[in-house]
Amino acid sequence: MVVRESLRPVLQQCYRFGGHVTGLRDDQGRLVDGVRLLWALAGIESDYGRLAEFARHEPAYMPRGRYYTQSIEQRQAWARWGITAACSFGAWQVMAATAREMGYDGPPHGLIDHETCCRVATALITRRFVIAHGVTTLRDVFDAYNSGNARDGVVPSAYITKGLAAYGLELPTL
Ligand SMILES: [Ca+2]
Repeated sequence: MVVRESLRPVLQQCYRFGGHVTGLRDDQGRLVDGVRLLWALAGIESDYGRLAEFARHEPAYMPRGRYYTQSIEQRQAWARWGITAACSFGAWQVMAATAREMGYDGPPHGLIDHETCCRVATALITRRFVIAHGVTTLRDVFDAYNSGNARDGVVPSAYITKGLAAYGLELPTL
């Protein structure tokens, strides 16, 4: 299956960064394909990039929110970027604050760029979930991607089911 032309830029980034995702297994014990994983995440987060410019705001990152209260960096980001500092953006719907923690120092809306967003999403999976948190399963990646952590007791079952289903779909070629 060849991907539709409009979705090609998103798929290209999946092929570009997918090789960085290693050491994960699916429910059957098979090695996870990073390309397929990034494509599945783009699918459930933004309908494969069709909604990449959609911004979702998270109350926890806004004034009086939990993360806002705890983080001086978030308060500084809010002062500089306003509401966009509390939003997720792009084909992989990455939170501006999460991107900052992964070393991204551009404006929040810069995450609409597919390469930038995919780079940050890949870093989130490999550096935070796999290396820092010790995640080893596909299921736990979907858990952490949605709830921030696979070990926090918050298990977003519907999201995980959607993610596993998206991962199981045929991966298009470029
Ligand atoms: Ca969780």
